Amino acid sequence: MIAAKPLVPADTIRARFSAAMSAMYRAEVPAYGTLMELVAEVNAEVLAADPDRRARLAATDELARISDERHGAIRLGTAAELAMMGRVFAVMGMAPVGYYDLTEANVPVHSTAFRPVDAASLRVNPFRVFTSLLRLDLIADEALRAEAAAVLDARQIFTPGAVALVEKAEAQGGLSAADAESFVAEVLETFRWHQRANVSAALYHRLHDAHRLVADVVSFRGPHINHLTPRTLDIDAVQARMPAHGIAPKAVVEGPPTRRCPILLRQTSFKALEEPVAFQDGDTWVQGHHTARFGEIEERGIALTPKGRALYDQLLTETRAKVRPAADGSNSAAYVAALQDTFTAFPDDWETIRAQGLGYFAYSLTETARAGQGPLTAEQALARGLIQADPVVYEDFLPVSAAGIFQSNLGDTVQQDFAASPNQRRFEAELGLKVLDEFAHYAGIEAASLRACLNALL
Ligand code: OOG
Ligand code: NI
Repeated sequence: MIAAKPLVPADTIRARFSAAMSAMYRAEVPAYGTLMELVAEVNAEVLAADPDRRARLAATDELARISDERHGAIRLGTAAELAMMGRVFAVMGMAPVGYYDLTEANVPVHSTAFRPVDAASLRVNPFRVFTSLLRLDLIADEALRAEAAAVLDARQIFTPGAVALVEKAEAQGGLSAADAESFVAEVLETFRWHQRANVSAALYHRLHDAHRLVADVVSFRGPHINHLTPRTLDIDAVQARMPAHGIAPKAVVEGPPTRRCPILLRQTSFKALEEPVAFQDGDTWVQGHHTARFGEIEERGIALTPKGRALYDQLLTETRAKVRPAADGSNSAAYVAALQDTFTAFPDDWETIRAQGLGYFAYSLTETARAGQGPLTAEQALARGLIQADPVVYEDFLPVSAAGIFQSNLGDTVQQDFAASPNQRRFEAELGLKVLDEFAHYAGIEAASLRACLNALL
């Protein structure tokens, strides 16, 4: 009997895939490599200036990978593509978390984030992919909609090898080392950039006029990765230094303002590059261009409870009612000032955030904790110094911020209006899976950590 080959952990396949994707993207988009260097430089400075922070990151095994990619994004055309993509990501230990309706921001897609879910997997490699599905149903021009659908239905974005390896992984419960290596190479093909479009210049322009995003999704053979995003420890510093490195940043950082206690997620990007593309007209290729690919950075803070999130959403809405950030950056300073001012209503110390139930915390025993205390409540154990609370990092995305990232990379002048039409049920039917509820997930982390502590103190 031949012994079964050992299977490679899904987390390892994801780590290899994320490294391969990074290398490919750096080679394809040199400005992205420049951004990576800038992020590494700023992160090194922050760590040198703050030994405590360095020690905390080292203790949680985060130091070595601090500047690594945290996420990328793709835009898919059909339900079948989304369902297959879900199976591909599952092989890499990534599950769909959250539902984001972007129609509210006039972008005709709905989305989820495929990501590792448990803490151990996130530590191995945190790579995730913001994955959008085009809502062709929102395109008013029926004839154009039918043409786009026909183009999408005719393309096959996965190589036969990738499909076969997904089936094998599902049947065996994983992949051998050799298969894992082929899987990474085969799947990478789906994310590659194509200089030759799948459509004529005329169709491209009609799609583009309907919405730039429609042209981006429909016109190519595959859903090219449109950005990768390393994590920075000081997003304001990177944003400020981009121009000196020859990179043009978007007008404002999305998300909450600079704070002592970071909440949720702050993001900014450099604007997408105009790239040469060839369109097929009969037997000839005509040169044109397309703007899609960019680089982004992110800084993550504490995951908020529904109460904290409601306060965040309310303060963001108030800010944007006062100053709506213009794409050309002309009122950036006024926007930042309004944001900072409005958010003074959000407590900025961990103890108040915890006591008011605005954020999720993970509890752990302090060094002086001993068993034999009898049943205690969390507040009693905290007051006696037996347990401590650390913020749980927000691992997901924000729809208003995502819309801002989309907009700044789709051309700032276009403003099409779509009626808001969230449809999570339909998205889940298209994907063939339910998406995980992010709040329930964070609440579970907090509750499990607290339960373990209180039990240990009994
Ligand atoms: C995705 C934009 C959303 C983020 O970080 O919020 C995103 C896209 O442009 O396809 O990546
Ligand atoms: Ni992004």
